[in-house]
Amino acid sequence: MTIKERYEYAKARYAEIGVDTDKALKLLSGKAISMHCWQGDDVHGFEGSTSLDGGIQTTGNYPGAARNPEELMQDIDKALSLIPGTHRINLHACYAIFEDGEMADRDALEPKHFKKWVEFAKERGLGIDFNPTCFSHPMAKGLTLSSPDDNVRNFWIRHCIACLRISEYLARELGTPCLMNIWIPDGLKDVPADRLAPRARFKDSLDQILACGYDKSLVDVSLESKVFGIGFESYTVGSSEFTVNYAAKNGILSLMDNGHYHPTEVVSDKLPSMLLFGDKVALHVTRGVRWDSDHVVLFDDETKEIAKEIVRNDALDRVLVGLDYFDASINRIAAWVIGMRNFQKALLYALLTPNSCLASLQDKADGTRLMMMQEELKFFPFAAVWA
Ligand code: RNT
Ligand code: ZN
Repeated sequence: MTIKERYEYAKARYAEIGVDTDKALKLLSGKAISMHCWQGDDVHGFEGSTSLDGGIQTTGNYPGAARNPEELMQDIDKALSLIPGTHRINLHACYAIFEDGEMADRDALEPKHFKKWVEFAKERGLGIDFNPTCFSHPMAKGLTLSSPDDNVRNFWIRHCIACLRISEYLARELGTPCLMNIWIPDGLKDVPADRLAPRARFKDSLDQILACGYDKSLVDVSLESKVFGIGFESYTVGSSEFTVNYAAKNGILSLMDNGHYHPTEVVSDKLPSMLLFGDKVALHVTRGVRWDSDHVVLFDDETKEIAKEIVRNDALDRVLVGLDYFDASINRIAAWVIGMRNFQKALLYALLTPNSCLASLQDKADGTRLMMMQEELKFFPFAAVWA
């Protein structure tokens, strides 16, 4: 059978349960996913740094990490050529491109340092999302936005404000809003003597950053929580309670990274609650193996559940999806491609589910039929639709 014939068979089979495969494919192709540039070079960036700190880590030494902007862009191109649809790329501030020997510290970054990225994205019809880089820097050896040292704290406040300007520039140039996600590594290895003050300082820093003002039609600001980082096992300033409350009270978005919770907590279950109380929510889709290990996203159960919550709550436009993992043990381009395609597969799987029919079985308390249907669906010709 040809791909087309297999598709026609699958289409008929899904039609029997009220699922329109053409419509599912159309919805899937309209969903852009933000591909994280940092998978291509082990989160090093272009400032000459070869070590990564902030409690995150890449492991492995597979050859071929991108060493400069040209190589990273070539690798992104190769990856995108193997991923269906038109997507977005997610940049960190440490990926600024300096020309003619110029350098600027993080608090002095300007839109012009991202001009090359804008040209790259324009030629390919991509959007860009952005992130302040509050790690892998001499000023980030202890706390950053929560530091008791005003000199340090103000440096990172200036950095985040500079990033707001860059995000506005990216959005304006590319004609698509930019998500600017703030994540800080701040935390403590051992039992704190004061859990409140660092959080109060973080809160004040965020207030100062947002008080600078930014064009909300161009930039969505989000705040990412974390449970712990390597070397910060006892205390995390930007915990889930901190970030969710701050975001809700200040009209910014929460960003949930599914590696950032205790191992039995799942983001799929958190999503509907976030959608009930917020207009939009942002995600970092990753795969934690026993801890926030940032393994490549697979077509696994939790990835499928996350996608189901997006699709069946009619939230394809309200959930901003980005990937966030860094694996240096396999071909890095393949790591991008496998993860991006897997999240797309998960979305398609959700789009091919007779969601309202299953929900009505739940409402009728017909758990038997619901279980039977959910299991039967696993053997529907999903692969033929994907192909
Ligand atoms: C770290 C966070 C954060 C980073 C990237 C590089 O635990 O997940 O999102 O991975 O910003
Ligand atoms: Zn993340």
